[in-house]
Amino acid sequence: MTEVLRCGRSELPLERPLVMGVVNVTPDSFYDGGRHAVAAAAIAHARQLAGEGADLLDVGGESSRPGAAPVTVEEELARILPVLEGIAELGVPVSIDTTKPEVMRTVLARGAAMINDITALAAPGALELLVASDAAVCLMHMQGSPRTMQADPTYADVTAEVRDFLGARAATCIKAGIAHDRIVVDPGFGFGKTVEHNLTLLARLREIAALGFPVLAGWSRKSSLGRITGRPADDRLAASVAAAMLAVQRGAKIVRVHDVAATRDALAVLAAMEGRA
Ligand code: 9MG
Repeated sequence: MTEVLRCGRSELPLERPLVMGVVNVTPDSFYDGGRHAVAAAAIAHARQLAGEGADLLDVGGESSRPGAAPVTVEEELARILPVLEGIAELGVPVSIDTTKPEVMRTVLARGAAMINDITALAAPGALELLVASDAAVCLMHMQGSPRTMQADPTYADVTAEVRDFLGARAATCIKAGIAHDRIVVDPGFGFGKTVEHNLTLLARLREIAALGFPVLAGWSRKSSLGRITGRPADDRLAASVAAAMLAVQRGAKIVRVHDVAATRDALAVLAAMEGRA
């Protein structure tokens, strides 16, 4: 298993779980007060998450929620670039959540440390861009596309199918020239999965971790937690922290969360207990 994650100029040790803070730069995520106001709010939010101890910041300019409107390359870059520039001074490695090679090319040239691609570098040219860079890549599993993925997700064995997909994509990356210690895999909780699929994947996360790559788990505020608890997205902090903890206990090395401080506290309790049983 990789001991460090190499991402651009940074090397992140993996002996404790890393917390990736979510920074959405989509008008509906903050308020539609114009592009400048949205960027300013995202930068302030990123600063807060860095202050709470985020190890990585994941900046996204296009929502992947079911039914979200697609955005053009120009619009996505117009949203992301001021934020990428505005948070460089924080000294926290920045991941960019995108599926578009044109966006990847621009942000990699401007210092992005990781590409978080919910399509696992499916777009033509994406793989080659990562090979030519020194950034890390997060390869995520999704059945279908964000518009259709929750229509009727079906698997014979969800864990085996997700594991085999991620293993094959990671092997393609390595064959193309991306070093093992720049690759992260992610089962894609909520992306073309029912609540039952998500819970099965969580329970059997060690089988994904057995691929030998750091596993990223993203449960934060997701609708499965709403289905389990009956609570709206704004009221899923406790459920999100619980899911992050369960994922770490089953081998996740990175948790992608909206609530960095609470997640770090919970992980500190886990770390304090470990080794005492
Ligand atoms: C962008 N995005 C939303 N949820 C995510 C998840 O669970 N994993 C990754 N890698 N990205 C996500």
